[in-house]
Amino acid sequence: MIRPLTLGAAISLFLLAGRLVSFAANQAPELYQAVPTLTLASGAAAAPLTLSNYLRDPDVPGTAVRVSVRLGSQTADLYLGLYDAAAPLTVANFKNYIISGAYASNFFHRSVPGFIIQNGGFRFLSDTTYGAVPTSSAIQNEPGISNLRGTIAMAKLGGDPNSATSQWFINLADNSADLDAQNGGFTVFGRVLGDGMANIVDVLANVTRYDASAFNAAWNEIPLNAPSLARANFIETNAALVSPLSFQVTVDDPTLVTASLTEGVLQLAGSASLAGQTTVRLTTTDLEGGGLVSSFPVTVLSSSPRIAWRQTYFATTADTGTAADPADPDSDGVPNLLEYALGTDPNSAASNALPSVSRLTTPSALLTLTYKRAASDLAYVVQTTTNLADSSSWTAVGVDQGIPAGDGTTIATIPYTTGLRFLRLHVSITP
Ligand SMILES: [Ca+2]
Ligand SMILES: [Ca+2]
Repeated sequence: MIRPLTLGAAISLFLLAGRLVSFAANQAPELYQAVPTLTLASGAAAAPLTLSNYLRDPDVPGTAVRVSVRLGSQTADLYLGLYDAAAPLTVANFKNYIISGAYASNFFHRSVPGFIIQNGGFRFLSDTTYGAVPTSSAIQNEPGISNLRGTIAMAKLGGDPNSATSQWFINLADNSADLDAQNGGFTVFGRVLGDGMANIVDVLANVTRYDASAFNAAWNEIPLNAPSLARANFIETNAALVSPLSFQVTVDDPTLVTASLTEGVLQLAGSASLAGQTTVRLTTTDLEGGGLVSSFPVTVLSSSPRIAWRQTYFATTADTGTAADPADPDSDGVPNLLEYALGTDPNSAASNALPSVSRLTTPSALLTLTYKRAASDLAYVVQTTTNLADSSSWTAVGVDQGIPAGDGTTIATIPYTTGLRFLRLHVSITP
């Protein structure tokens, strides 16, 4: 089906006088919002972090596209940043052609040096057959951004502003005077990123053009690497949606925190047996090799039984609100720390088993305080005083603290004499 092109001479090149407008050189990725301070329970995973919520490429506020270009045996990746906010319908339309596969094995079929180079109209179906890119409905025109050098815009039918379908072009020069108003204005919906114009597009625009209109009416200015319509001679392209940023992660202490990355989502998990703080380091790279290294601390909490208890009853490891040690969510007068010490349910007053006092008949000079040592990481001391008004008068002098039974039940014995005497069980957090 493909025939050699028999026309002898290439069309002579003509350059439009045009002011060259270049965009700023590549800008490196930036951290635009601080990563939250992360505190992990021992053995627990942090909520996944979507890194695009914190890092961005200032050059690519919207969708990023990679156009892989083949010219002869050379290949190169051209990157485009789309203007999703300014031209939403056009960007959605362009993305749909990529997602459907319609922009696979396309080629530049029209080249006008100093003006534009055009694509999106035709594709190879095999090495020897080609066809028109299957088009969806024409889209509403969205003009507004100027057709400057390096921008990309949609091609249209003459005299119909709302006729763009699949064909798009790259502005090789400042075409604003010609294209911003003509036919309702040509919709700019993105631009070539970084050095792509100088390094790739300008090279393509210098490829010799031929008049192959005898073969296809639209190919009267087609750039070919050699004067024959063999597939190898076309400037072939494949477009794909890409993430504007890629990431790598390392952790200073990987025994404390493990990190994994899946499509821009960072997952961190704390060690089940260690506690402490370490630093997570992220290397962010943009499409053109610009990089940023950022770091943030991650704390892994102790795996103490008390913290595990708090997690069990309150689904948090934080010592705040109803989970705080002094809090009393079941309003039974027993604060959480003592509930933990006694092995009772802090959310249910009915289950509490408070210490009990009795006076021994033999020997009659002793009281007992019976309670349960339910926690292995608390210190328990039974104390007495005869003067409740003096908080410094509590003492354990003379008290036999007792030995816990297998279930933690403990009987302390306290000397008893006539007169008032107060008892208390004092529990404290051991270091
Ligand atoms: Ca960049
Ligand atoms: Ca309570």
